[in-house]
Amino acid sequence: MIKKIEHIGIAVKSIETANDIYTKLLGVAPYKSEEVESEMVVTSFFKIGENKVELLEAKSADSAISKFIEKKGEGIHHIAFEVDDIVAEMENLKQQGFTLLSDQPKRGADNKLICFVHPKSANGVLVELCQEIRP
Ligand code: CMX
Repeated sequence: MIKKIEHIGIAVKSIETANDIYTKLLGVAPYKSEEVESEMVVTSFFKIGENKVELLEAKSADSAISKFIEKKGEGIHHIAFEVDDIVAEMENLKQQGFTLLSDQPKRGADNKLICFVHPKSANGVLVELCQEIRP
């Protein structure tokens, strides 16, 4: 079951420049910066109330973020929804005909297991499912 919007991901050319802009905009500094090698990105996270904003800068021309910025420019890249049981939710969405971008959950930023749903199955929006990794 989907619980809430966990974060909104924004593709940026320079995380340093974007961190300054979003710190001014939101009135709060990022609480975390993290490189996700498997996704070839560096991220920073801002917390605003219950929700988060993730800034993403590509670390390689092969990263999904590089391709996105090349094609569409900087901007909202994905919406992430929090789930309790990512494997069950992946199975549920698969059964309903959604195209998942991986067969298994992957390790993402900010202590999460993640899986993406192809934007072509969700009206042009890249959707991320994420589940907190429990100790
Ligand atoms: N939002 C909406 N549409 C998107 C999109 C996005 N973020 N990224 C690509 N698209 C669109 C493309 O514009 C294209 O549309 P058209 O066919 O109308 O031109 C369509 O999706 C398919 O594009 P594609 O050329 O087949 O595939 P891409 O190489 O652009 O890859 C995608 C698209 C979603 C499969 C790829 O970006 C992906 O696998 N994403 C998941 C991983 C990811 O995004 N990682 C970075 C974030 C990691 C993190 O949060 O930590």
